[in-house]
Amino acid sequence: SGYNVAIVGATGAVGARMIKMVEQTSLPVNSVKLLASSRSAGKQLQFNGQALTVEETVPESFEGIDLALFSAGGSVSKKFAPEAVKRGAVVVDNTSAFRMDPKIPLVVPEVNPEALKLHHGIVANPNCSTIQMVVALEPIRKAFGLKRVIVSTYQAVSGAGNRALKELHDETQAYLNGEEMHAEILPTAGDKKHYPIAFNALPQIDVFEEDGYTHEEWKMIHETKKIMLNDMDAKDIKVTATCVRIPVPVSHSESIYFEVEDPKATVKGIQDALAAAPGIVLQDDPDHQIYPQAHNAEGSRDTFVGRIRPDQETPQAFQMWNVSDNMLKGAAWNSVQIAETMHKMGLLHMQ
Ligand code: A2P
Ligand code: 11C
Repeated sequence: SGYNVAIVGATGAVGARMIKMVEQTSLPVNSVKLLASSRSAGKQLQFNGQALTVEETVPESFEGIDLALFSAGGSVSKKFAPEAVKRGAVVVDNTSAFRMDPKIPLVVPEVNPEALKLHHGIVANPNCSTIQMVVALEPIRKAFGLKRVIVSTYQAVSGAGNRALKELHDETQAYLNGEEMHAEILPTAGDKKHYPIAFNALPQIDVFEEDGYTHEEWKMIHETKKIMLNDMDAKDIKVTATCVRIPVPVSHSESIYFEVEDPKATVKGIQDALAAAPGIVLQDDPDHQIYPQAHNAEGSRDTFVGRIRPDQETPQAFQMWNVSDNMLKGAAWNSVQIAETMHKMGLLHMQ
C-alpha cells in the first residue's frame, strides 16, 4: 500500500524534475498519474522505467488521489487545486496562486515545518529564489538573530520555463553565427517588450509593481517574512531585493548582505552554524578558490553557501554567496520534501 500521487504539469520543466523526485522519494507510492493540458494528452513519459500516458487535467482526474503536486501555472492551480482537495487529496502547489493567503501554509521544511499542521488541504511551495535564501538565513537567525537582509540575485533561465531555455540556446547559437537574435519570452512573457538573454543580464524578472520593484523582488521580500516569521505583517526582519536574470540554464546564485543582532557573531560562528544545518553544504575556502558555483549545484538537492565575510564598515554585518538548483530545492524537491515531512508528521493519508 502507498499513496496515489498526481503530478499536474508533468510535461513542464519543473514537472520533469517532479517525476524524478517522486521516483526517488522515501514516501510509499502506490500509483502515479501524469497530468497536463489537452495539448499533451496521450504523450508518453517514463516513470521508473515504465511508460505512463499523460492525461488532460479535469476535475475527475483527482478521484482517488492522496497527494497532488501542482506546477502548471497559477490559473491551473486556482481552478484545479480546490477540485483535488474536494476529493480528499493534499495539494502541494508550486505556483504563486495561494502563497500569500494567510490561511495557507508557505513551507520550507528546514525552516517552518510546524506551519504544515495548520493546512486545510493546500500547502504552498515558495518561489525558488526565496527558498534557497531562507535555508541559509534560518540557521544564522537561530544562532545570532537577524535584523536586515539585502539580496541581489543572478537567476537561471530555467526559472522561466522550457520555452525560455530554448530561447537562450537559439539566441546563443544565432549570436555565435553572427545572425540576429529573436527574443519572444524574456524578460517575462507577461510584459510587452522582449530582450535577448544570451550574453546579457536582464534586471527584470516578472512584471513591475507600481513601486518600481519587480514581482520577483516583491516575492523575495514578502515570502521571506511569511516563512521566517510565520506572519505576513511581521516587521522584525527588513528585506530588500534586486533580481537579475543571467544566461545560465540551471541554478540560481545570490549575493546576500545581512545584519545580525548578536555583537559576538563571527565569520567562524556563522560558518559553523551553516555547516551544521540541514540542506546546506558549506563551500568556503578562498585560499583554495572553493566557493559555490551554478555548474556544481545543478542536480543536487542542497543549498551551497560560501564567501562568508564581514562587512568592513558596518558592525554585525556580513556577506555570503548562495547557490542552489532552482528546479530541485527551488521547486520539485522542496515540494516532494514537504510531502515527505507531512508523511512523517502524520498529516498525509491514504484514501
Ligand atoms: P502542456 O505540455 O500540456 O502544455 P513550463 O513551466 O515548463 O512551461 O510547463 C508548464 C506545464 O503546465 C506543462 O506541463 C503544461 O502542459 C502545463 N499546463 C499548461 N496549461 C495547462 C492547463 N490548462 N491544464 C493543465 N496543465 C497545463
Ligand atoms: C524565475 N523565480 O526564476 C522564477 C520562477 O513564483 O514559482 C518561479 C516562479 C514562481 O523566473
